[in-house]
Amino acid sequence: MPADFNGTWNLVSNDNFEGYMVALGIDFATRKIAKMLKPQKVIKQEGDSFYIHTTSTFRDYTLQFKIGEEFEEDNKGLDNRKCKSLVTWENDKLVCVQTGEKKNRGWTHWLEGDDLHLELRCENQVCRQVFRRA
Ligand code: YOG
Repeated sequence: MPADFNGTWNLVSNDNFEGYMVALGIDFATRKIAKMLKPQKVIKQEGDSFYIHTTSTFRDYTLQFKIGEEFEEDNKGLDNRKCKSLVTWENDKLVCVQTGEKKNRGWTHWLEGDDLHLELRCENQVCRQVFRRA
């Protein structure tokens, strides 16, 4: 049985989001707004199919994928760079590799107790986010 990420999750901590956004080339004004946000994630997981909706008062982002199937990701409203993304299980961690212009881009989700963790990577920057069940 893989980990169960189903649910609604609220951001409670966000370490080095600034460094991650700089690595993605997000402009100063957008970063100032983005770092104030407390995004919520709604995750729907059914077998190998995932739907992850990240919402905020500023912008929303929706991602749908199947484990082990590479897909084109447009990052619309984020850095708007297209990449090829592949999500796989590594034990109970959900690992996404985002291949494109930016080196070492990707993210990892895992559960710790009742918290949802997300590590966001781009180039030499790592952002660590923690979400709690809403
Ligand atoms: O999550 O890809 O759960 O997609 C990363 C923001 C901020 C917009 C958020 C909007 C990167 C301005 C998505 C924040 C910074 C700043 C709420 C992270 C880019 C632009 C949408 C992500 C995965 C894993 C699913």
